[in-house]
Amino acid sequence: MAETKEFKRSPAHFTDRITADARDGWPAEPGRYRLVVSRACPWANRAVISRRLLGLEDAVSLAITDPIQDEKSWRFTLDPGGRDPVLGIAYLGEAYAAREPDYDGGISVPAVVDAPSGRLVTNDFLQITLDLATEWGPRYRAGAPDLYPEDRRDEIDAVNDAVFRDINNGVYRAGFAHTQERYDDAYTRLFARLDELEARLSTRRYLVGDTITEADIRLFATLVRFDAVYHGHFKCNRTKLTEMPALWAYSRDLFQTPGFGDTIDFDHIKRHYYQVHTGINPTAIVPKGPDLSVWRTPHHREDLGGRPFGDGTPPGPPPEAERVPALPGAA
Ligand SMILES: N[C@@H](CCC(=O)N[C@@H](CS)C(=O)NCC(=O)O)C(=O)O
Repeated sequence: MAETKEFKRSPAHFTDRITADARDGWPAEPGRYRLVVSRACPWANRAVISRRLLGLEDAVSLAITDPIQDEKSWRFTLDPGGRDPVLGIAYLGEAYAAREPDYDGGISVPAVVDAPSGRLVTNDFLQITLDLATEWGPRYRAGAPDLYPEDRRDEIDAVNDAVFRDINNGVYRAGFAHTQERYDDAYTRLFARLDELEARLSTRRYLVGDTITEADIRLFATLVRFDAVYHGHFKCNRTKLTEMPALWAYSRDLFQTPGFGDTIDFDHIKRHYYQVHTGINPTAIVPKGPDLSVWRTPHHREDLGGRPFGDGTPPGPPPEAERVPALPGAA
């Protein structure tokens, strides 16, 4: 019965990996792959941040979809002629069809497409960032951080599991719940986990160790959308992000770190959620608030120490073609 259906995130169908040893037939070869994202999507946002932090912009090119899907899903209407200039396609679904003509499942971002053949390689959002972080050795920029350090992987994986269940996916479980009970459960677990992280982050700058890791990227992608979307649209409204002091300062710290805030397009984020999910927002009206200029206010997280990039350095500015609009009120 539709009324009682639990929100279920479908597993990625295409799980080939792009690796240094080409174990699945896809070598980590620069200039070959196109990372297709929506700036709205938190799962895609992770990959965009990782690519920036690691300096893989030249190695893996970026395609940005219209934040509003139509009945044929993600489309390249932001590009001249409505086609991705590298792949020559109007819809991401064409790359899925090139890979598997009979595929009739969902078309999701992030997706990595093999540009020469036009075939989708993977839409496995959990693996895409891990492989970006570990399989592109010679292609990382000088000063790139180790986002998935070997000696911290167990801890990162454990944090990521809890954050995925209760926060990254938890906000969707709350927002798309069809029963009061399921909403209540998602809401309770979400805020219990946020309270736990609020305590954890009040004495340490980052989630694991004293540097930025994969765990921070995953949490940030949800927190940055919290007040603009999840608080109202998904009814995650016990507390705003701005009312959780450590989490709010942590989020601002990351936002102001090169590679994070410069991937965020709040206009794409808001229009996507409020206009696409007409089941929960039938008028498709996009709220004017909240005030986004607060993202630029000082965070004072340096006082906790930490070495954002470990022995490395921050990335330079994004390529011109990938710049996001400045926050409202920015000079
Ligand atoms: N591939 C995963 C995660 C990525 C994901 O959910 N992306 C969203 C955008 S935030 C999407 O593309 N949804 C469209 C769809 O799955 O049809 C999934 O299908 O659940």
